[in-house]
Amino acid sequence: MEIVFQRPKALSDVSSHYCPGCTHGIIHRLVAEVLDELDLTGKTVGVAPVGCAVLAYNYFECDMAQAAHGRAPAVATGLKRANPANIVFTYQGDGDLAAIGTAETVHAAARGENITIIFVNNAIYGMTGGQMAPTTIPGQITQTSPYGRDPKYAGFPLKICETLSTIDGTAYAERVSVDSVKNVINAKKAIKKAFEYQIAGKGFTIVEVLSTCSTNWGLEPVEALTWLRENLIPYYPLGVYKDKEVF
Ligand SMILES: Cc1ncc(C[n+]2csc(CCOP(=O)(O)OP(=O)(O)O)c2C)c(N)n1
Ligand code: SF4
Repeated sequence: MEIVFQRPKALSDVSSHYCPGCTHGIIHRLVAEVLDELDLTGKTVGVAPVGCAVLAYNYFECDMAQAAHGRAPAVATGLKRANPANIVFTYQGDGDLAAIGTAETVHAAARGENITIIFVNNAIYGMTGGQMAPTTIPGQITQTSPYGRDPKYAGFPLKICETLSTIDGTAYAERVSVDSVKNVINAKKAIKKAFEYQIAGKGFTIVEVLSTCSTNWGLEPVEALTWLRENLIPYYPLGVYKDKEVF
């Protein structure tokens, strides 16, 4: 019988700890499919963040390290420079990458480190109970913005792809989403391209993936996908923000 669907070899055969409906699982699968398709597993080192993805080292069948809060790009820099033949990626949430890790991220891009960042933007701190993140959109209710984020007091959200695309060392920056089949397919293409750019030594690559946190958004999984589509995508438009090969 023809096999039409199976677990990617780069994804461990274990149950994950993610909440039902959380799109972290989809994004893990896309990364694993790309590692399989590019035959990278044996030479890849992933860096897990703090946040819900802290246990990512249990889920990928490649070497993994785990970095302190926000420090994944620095750890990835070391792993890549120690052995440039390594294919190195970080997998980071928005609290990890865009709050305490802002400087790490910006300077890894500025140095043009030849690494790939998978940036999961769910507009909230998931693991610690749903506090406001730098990516929480205006009006969004969180544990620490119960009346909705007010930019007058809390400032404006950080737009990471837009920001990093202004940095010369960034080779590729694209924002994608996993709210629909079409967008999942596009997300995989972007992740694959980022790894291909790293293989070609083109420099710093980042794929920002708009993701759900149904638990802390207080929505059923399907409602969370709709909320993402109707609220996050308008604020964080999808698309390629930097591609050194094109513009
Ligand atoms: C220095 C430091 N400050 C705060 C924390 C607590 N902390 C752990 S995970 C986390 C939030 C992570 O959220 P995010 O990166 O958005 O990932 P998610 O859980 O949403 O996937 C925080 C604040 C920590 N571990 N270390
Ligand atoms: S808390 Fe949110 S981000 Fe974390 S696993 Fe649950 S749904 Fe996903």
